[in-house]
Amino acid sequence: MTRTQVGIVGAGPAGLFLAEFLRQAGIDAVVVEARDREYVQQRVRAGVLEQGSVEAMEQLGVADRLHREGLVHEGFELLFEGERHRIDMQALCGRAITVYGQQEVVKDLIDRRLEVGGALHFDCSDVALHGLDTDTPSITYVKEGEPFELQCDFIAGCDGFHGVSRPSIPEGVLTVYERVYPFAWLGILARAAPANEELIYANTPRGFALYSMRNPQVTRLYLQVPPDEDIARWPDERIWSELHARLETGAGDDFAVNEGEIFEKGVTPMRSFVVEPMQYGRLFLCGDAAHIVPPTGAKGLNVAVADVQNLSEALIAFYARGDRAQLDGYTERCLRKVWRVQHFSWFMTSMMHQPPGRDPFEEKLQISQLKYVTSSHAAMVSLAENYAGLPRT
Ligand code: RFL
Ligand code: PHB
Repeated sequence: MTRTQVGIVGAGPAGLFLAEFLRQAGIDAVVVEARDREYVQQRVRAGVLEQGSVEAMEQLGVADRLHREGLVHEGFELLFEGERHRIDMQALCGRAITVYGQQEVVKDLIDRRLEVGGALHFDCSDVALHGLDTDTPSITYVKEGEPFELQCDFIAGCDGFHGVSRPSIPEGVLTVYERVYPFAWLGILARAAPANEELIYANTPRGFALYSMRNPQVTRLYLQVPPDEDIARWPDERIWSELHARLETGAGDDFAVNEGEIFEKGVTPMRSFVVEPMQYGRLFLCGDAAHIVPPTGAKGLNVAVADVQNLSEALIAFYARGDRAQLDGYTERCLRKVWRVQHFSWFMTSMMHQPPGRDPFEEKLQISQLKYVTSSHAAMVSLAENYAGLPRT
């Protein structure tokens, strides 16, 4: 049996950020991860970091590569009715975002953790949580065929939407708020130079498309597809032809999608989900374990970082002064940003996609909304500050 102050389940962004915040405050933690290191580092997901997330990397001293390789974007574009409209975030709200792949963030944090000799166990199976409503919670798991037990003061459930932490809370404690959308995103990475400097979110009669990137050689592109779409129905040629059709508007605009070898392809379902409270006894849920958003607002990773900042501050107050108030108030503190981000992600999703069986009334509303957020100064400021990221408390 091993002992630690904080047992962290999951080595995604939430678990890794938390481990480093705690270590720098002199609090001991052990991270238990189900998958192997290679898998965790290769998992392609988010790409947009709010300034608050960049500052978290800076505070931890792991932002060197991010500053070298990350792309700072001061604006983004909305395309509808064949025209592109730029939202100048920097001018509207004084903030920018940084395009830097989530797996790069994860690599930087894993490198740091291993460099400083912090406990991080990959490939753990049969992970289970015990005694959550006692003062001596524990985590059991199996690694290389051997059983382990980790006794903790607290457990942080950072194991994503499909993890074990949330289901370990007894029935009846959590209230679930949820919405499932009638579409999904087909996402690709292609070896092609980005043809635009900033992201383009497109609402088209053929469905939503998103033009994004990872670096000057790699483009990240998404297409709205039916939910549970079979990826076999999307050979490369069909993907390119659909991207050209949705993103190239002709009429006075020479923007053209650059093609290249597609080296990653996946379908992501779209869901909004929150549980309240985000804690039970000595278990605290962080990131996707407690809430998920559809990716249209680029918020999931950023709100996960905000959660663990709140939790680490609460744990620091507890260990420094025996002050439990922040731990007790963890859920309430997190939910302010969680619900702002939920609303914004739902709003962007509703404004940008074509629901099946297009309702002409809804379509008129969408276009009116798009015209409003690209012409009214007040509406543009609101869009810009939500996209660039509002404070966590
Ligand atoms: P993660 O990243 O899912 O990490 C959870 C970790 O826990 C491990 N795990 C377990 N470990 C031990 N025992 C178990 N029983 C376990 N079960 C699972 C997993 O292997 C994993 O390593 O959750 P975390 O840390 O909360 O981070 C959340 C983010 O990953 C997520 O919100 C974002 O990726 C969402 N997201 C985006 N967020 C943004 O901020 N900006 C974006 O541009 C953005 N784009 C996206 C996205 C998510 C996408 N997909 C695929 C869902 C684009 C896409 C396509
Ligand atoms: C991405 O680059 O993967 C990305 C960008 C913006 C989003 C979602 C994903 O809203």
